[in-house]
Amino acid sequence: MDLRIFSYLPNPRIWKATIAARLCGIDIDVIGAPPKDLPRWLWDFEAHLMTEQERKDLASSARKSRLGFGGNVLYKSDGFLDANPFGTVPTAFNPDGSIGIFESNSIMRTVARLGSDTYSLYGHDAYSASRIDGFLDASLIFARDSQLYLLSLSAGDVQGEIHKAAKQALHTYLSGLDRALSPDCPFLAGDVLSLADICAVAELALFMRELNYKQVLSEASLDLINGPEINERFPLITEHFHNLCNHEAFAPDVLPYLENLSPR
Ligand SMILES: N[C@@H](CCC(=O)N[C@@H](CS)C(=O)NCC(=O)O)C(=O)O
Repeated sequence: MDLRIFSYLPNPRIWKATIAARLCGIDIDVIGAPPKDLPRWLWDFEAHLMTEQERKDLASSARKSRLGFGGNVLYKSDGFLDANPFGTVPTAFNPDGSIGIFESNSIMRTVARLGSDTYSLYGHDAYSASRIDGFLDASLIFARDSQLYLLSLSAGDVQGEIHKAAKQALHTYLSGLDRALSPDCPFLAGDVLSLADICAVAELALFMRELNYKQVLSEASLDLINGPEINERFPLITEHFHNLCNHEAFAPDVLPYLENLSPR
């Protein structure tokens, strides 16, 4: 095992690492459970489902969640917070658990660095690597508005302001990605597949969860942000996304997830 990741599952943010790992020949140990079960887990390098007794004994590790767990109490060990001071999932660890890595983009970078001799995903010099970083930073800006929007949809309390911010964020992100592929660039950061492409596919697939909340949107008199007109407006990134979804390193994660999206 080269890297351990603890997360709720499935989580498109961890595909960034698992897709890179398939390409680079890196062995990742993924531990986790559906989001609703994680309040009964100990968040730790040795993360596991707690027994009732353990839960009582670990009362000092109980902490109120901040984002994505409905305010539930989560059991985060001190070691977990040492590893990830922000207390979020996904969190990754080096093989002996002495180093924690947080933020899904940085977890993905770890895989690329570990496997760089097998497959180069992170540029060939300081300039090309930094250009890839630019795409990852732009993705994180989009991801913040996307996250707040999806959480408000799943809580059934989406409001106009959040919807507007997410729409603007998606348009800004897609117009940059579309421009990067124009007129005929094969990949986002140049001639070869890189972390920029992997990250974009994961974040865009995550946003597609919006489809699960058509009913919530119509009750709030709000439109579907990622509707068919997006494909017409941003044709290059739309095609790139679909091609990559069917790529052998992406398909095992992405296709089952997309197939399970259903208009409710
Ligand atoms: N930008 C972060 C997002 C991670 C994040 O915000 N995770 C939330 C769940 S969606 C979390 O772990 N919340 C824990 C808490 O609320 O205490 C990444 O890409 O890894």
